[in-house]
Amino acid sequence: MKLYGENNPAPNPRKVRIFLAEKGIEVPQVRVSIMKREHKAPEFLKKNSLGQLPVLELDDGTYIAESLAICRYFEALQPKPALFGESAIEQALVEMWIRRAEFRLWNPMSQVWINADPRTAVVNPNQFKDYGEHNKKIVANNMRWLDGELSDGRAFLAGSSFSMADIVLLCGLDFSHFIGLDIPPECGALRAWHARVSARPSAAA
Ligand SMILES: N[C@@H](CCC(=O)N[C@@H](CS)C(=O)NCC(=O)O)C(=O)O
Repeated sequence: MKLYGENNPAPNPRKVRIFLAEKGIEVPQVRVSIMKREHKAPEFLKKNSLGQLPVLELDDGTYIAESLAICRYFEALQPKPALFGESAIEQALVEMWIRRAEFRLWNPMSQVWINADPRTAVVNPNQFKDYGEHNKKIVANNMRWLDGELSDGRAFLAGSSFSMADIVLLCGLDFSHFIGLDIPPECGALRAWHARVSARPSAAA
């Protein structure tokens, strides 16, 4: 088994590394340099035709792309600690918060990165700058919404247990910071949650 990924700040490979660290699972890792465009090389496109990271290679030659799919594979192999929830309601809430973190933070954040960040202009010369700028406001508003949600005093995004939803949100917020979108100062609950999950050893992955 091999995990193809990229160093931080690439947020999708990081999700898998944090997940594996929480589970205590070790997988040999291969770095694929995005800067060197190794993820678009013909050899790598045979592993993932979308040319994206992370990708998990199984010993039988199967390739699993999509960070969440890779994590679900390991969850099925090693259910404890459960990071996608245990009971029906826990599983539903983890799924709900994963989707909300993706749709409400990751999607607008990605549009800022693709359309408004000078570092991506080389690979995306047709940036829609106004759209990118507009998404900065959406990110800030949705951070405020997340702050309101976390103001009820729960320890983690989907309830009292750390879960995949926390991993998705953490990686999204840290990448947001990398592209200059910080948590608004007044968002005390979101900041406290961020400090709490960042203090876990897995966050260093
Ligand atoms: N939905 C995919 C997204 C993967 C993705 O966009 N990965 C980034 C690195 S963080 C990448 O490979 N970007 C290069 C590209 O899209 O060309 C997942 O969750 O794994």
